[in-house]
Amino acid sequence: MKIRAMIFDMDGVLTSSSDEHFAAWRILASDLGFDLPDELEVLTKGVSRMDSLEIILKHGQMQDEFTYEQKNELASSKNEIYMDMISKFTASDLLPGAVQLLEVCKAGNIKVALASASKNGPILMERLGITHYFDYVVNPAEIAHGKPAPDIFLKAAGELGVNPRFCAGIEDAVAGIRSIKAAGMIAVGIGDTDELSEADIVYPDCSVVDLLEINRIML
Ligand code: B16
Ligand code: MG
Repeated sequence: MKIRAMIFDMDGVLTSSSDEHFAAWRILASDLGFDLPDELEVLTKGVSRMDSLEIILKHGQMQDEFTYEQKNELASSKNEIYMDMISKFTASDLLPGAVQLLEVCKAGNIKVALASASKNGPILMERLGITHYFDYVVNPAEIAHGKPAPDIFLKAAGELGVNPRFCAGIEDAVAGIRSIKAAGMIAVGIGDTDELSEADIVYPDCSVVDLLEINRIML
């Protein structure tokens, strides 16, 4: 096997916390006096908390109405709502095939890292009972440029000590796929083939991810 590391996104790959993220943004927007259309969700997927806030405020034409401190407070309020929503998450909230794929990586001596834009990644991992599978978890607060920049995936590869050529990144968001490609890794998409057309290969969920197939496309 050429593949030596698998670098996972969290939301949309291992668990579906995107529903809760967007529901929390909807509550915040409604408090500010406007509604969020469903189409906005895809634009915030894989995007950091503060960048997502800018997208939300722009939609409500309120992006110039708050100071930096007020924006931090708005982001914190959204996070409190979100944390309350995920407080009841358990292993039953893992997406299909997530644990099996982590097990296959471990059995095949493939290193495993988490490259989630979420500062709540470690909390979610604990609740889902998957912390022990990971050799390294990137702290997104230490990353200068979020997805689609390659920084977060390159940090994971560097800490694992694996050349990016021998890493695969696995993502559900367009911004994440771009980040993986910019890092020089094989991009595995989870979700819709049309939406993730920039990925090297796309699967509907983790239960059908084929490591041998990914290995074959790794030059
Ligand atoms: P937090 P991922 C991303 O998770 C979510 O898709 C995105 O909606 C969210 O804004 C971002 O994490 C930051 O999350 O507010 O918890 O720090 O897909 O990168 O695992
Ligand atoms: Mg994601």
